[in-house]
Amino acid sequence: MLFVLSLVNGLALASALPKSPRSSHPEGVPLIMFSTDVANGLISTHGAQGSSPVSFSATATYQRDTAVAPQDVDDGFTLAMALNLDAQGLVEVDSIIPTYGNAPLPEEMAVALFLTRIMKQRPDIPVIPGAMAQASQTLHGTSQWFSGANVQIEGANGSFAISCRNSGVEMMYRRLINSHKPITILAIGPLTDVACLLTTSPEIKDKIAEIIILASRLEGKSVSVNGKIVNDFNFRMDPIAGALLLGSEAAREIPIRLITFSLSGQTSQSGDLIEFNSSTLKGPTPATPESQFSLNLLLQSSVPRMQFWESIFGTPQGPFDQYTLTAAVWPELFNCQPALAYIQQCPTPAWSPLYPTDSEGNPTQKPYNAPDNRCMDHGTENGASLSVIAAELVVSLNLNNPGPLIRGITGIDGNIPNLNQRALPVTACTDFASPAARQLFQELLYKYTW
Ligand SMILES: [Ca+2]
Repeated sequence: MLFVLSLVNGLALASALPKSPRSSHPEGVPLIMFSTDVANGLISTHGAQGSSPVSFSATATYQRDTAVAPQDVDDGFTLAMALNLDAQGLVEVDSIIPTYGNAPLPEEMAVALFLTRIMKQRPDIPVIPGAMAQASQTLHGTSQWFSGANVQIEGANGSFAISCRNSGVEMMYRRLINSHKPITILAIGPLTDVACLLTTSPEIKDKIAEIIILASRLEGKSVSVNGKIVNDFNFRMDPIAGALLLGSEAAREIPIRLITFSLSGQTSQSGDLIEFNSSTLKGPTPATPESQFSLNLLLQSSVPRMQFWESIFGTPQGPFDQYTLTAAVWPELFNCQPALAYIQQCPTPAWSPLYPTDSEGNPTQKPYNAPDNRCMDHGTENGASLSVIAAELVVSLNLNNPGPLIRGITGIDGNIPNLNQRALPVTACTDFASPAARQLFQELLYKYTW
């Protein structure tokens, strides 16, 4: 409600504000394209889970998606910061491609357009919708033909490549191919659209400066906030697209930087929290009507999310997606190194012949949550919610033993195509470069988030 009222006020204010001209940017400033599940101010289900109005159980019982919550605000913080940096000539925002994720895509489009065109007065920046849903079914077995054969997902004629091109991906392609210089892609939502771009237009690789992805975990490391296990949302939402992205030919030739949770999780922990509220975010000095409008709206619309997060973790939510933007502009703040990325499928889904049952045929475990399975944090002791996480994106700092890209038993553990690739060489950011860099990161976020 708050957001709706503010939106109406914003429309009135917007008509009175002068249009900002596009600033000129020095050479060498990163040119940035966002693939984002921006959802600030939305109270909704996670995208592509709540898009369908109903589902039916085997007994045709009506089931509604009850996972309605104030959705994540870090994409909007990142976009606002990027547009503020753009106005300062420190980055150049090329385009914004919303994708399902934190919320359904249609509502996210409303947020993205409002943020870009009304809050930040940038009608010149294209905002075009990307994916409505995942690459393929993740929590169900691969679709089959009447003959019993699987419908192939991967490859040039696979179901993903022949269906994934949407308006957003088309624009990504056009903006890249026509760009005067290579563009850095910040992937801060599910990986579906970036995977589509790389798999369907591999020739685009020369026009991509780098892909920086907010996802992944270090091998053997638990991922938690204040001691509570969390999931790697951007990867978990579409592990099949993640696999197709990492397994693409183009990915072997494009620099890919992963912001691991070992880095991005630090500033959401009690004792090391970067907190966004009206005492930490002040906006620019001197304030203008535009800056006050933008700051107040970002703060007000984030309150339900912060309260929601605090009710679960005991502290408000720190920054996540903003790490990618900061890494693009100030890479020296972070400790990043060569690494190998791979995908660990979690055993065992309910459709697997290996899914354990008792003598009566009743399941003896939750899907993907088998005891002693190879996914970090999984297992019955860590709660049933992990039963909707089919695979994990893992980073190994040991370069000596590459191993396969897709691990686990293809077709039994998860629904991810084998792809027959080795683990992908990437750059993995795992920590701040120093305590001073940690401090500067915080100062930059506080200065430019409004
Ligand atoms: Ca995001």
